[in-house]
Amino acid sequence: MLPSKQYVIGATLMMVLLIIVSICLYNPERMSQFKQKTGWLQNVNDCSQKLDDKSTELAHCERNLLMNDLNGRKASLNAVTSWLAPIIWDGIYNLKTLNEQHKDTRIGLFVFAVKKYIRFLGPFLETAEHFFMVGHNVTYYVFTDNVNNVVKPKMGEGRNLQLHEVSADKRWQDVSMRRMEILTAITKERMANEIDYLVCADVDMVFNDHMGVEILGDRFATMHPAYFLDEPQGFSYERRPISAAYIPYGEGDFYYMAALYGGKVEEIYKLSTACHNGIKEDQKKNIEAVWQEESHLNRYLVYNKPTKVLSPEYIWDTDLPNGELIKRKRFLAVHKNHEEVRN
Ligand code: 5GW
Ligand code: MN
Repeated sequence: MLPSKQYVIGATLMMVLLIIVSICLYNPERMSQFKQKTGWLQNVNDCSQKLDDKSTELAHCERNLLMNDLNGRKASLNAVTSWLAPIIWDGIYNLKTLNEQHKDTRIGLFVFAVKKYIRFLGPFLETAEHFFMVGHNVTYYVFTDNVNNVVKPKMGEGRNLQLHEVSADKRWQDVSMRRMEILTAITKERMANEIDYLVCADVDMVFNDHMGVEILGDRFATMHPAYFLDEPQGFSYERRPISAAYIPYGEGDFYYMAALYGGKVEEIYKLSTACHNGIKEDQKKNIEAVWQEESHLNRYLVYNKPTKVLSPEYIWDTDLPNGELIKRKRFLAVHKNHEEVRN
């Protein structure tokens, strides 16, 4: 039996309607990039959820597809951790809404620059003026052994610089570990009254793209860009049980880099106290964790999980592979001659 005339007309109308809706839904330019990457629409069922914000959907789809290319799901490329903390990637947040929520938030940026590392401070602060928390209330807390040698950048409204003198340790291992000691003191005494959130950063870095209030949370840390596609058993955690930074195999989620982390002032006080105590315990035993303070930071974050995790967009190094996965390179390592700056 042939289908009835009404049925044919109805089906044709439905098809025309579907075609028009599809054309409207997809921005043709991004769609064609999408098709090129996917070799058509494999995996489309995972991705076709109609979200309000198309770019969010596309960013999510692209990451999913990249994950397939990488032979398996990578926890690091998701937008949420297994304990339901957001992983911050470009496209998952609405900055306008977040800026509104944080319009009265006071933010500190803690940075340590002693000995030869003082040379990194100028570019660090200058680029921070362009990209770090623009439009918000920012205080830089700079610790240096040469206050008189610091060139102050031209600073925007609502932004100020505090210079603090600190003595320089002779051994480089002590320099990097000293940061935890100072953090403990300053989060307890001064910062509690001055700021709401603190961001701690290495100085041998430059801001290269937007870094704003989307990173803020009670406790946040950044995936190390060299390990974000590795399995936890390959992470360079401290594996000797004798160290206070010990993390057994089978534990741990990400390998975090000590070049960018932060949180509420009282949370950073707890974090730095725990790390500093761990460092002191190890010193009593005459041992030192494999990556010094970074090992202790990782140990703390295994058992006190971050409430937000920053993707490698927030620490990148242009020498690393897989840069095509990282759309925005917001905070870049400055290439340095290790021998020269450490002597
Ligand atoms: C010096 C020699 C070896 C290791 C660290 C230092 C050092 C570190 C220093 O002489 N002065 C100094 O201010 N630092 C601070 O510690 C900087 O803020 C620096 O960014 C941070 C961490 O040390 P980095 O950057 O050498 O560590 P990686 O892991 O980025 O190479
Ligand atoms: Mn560094």
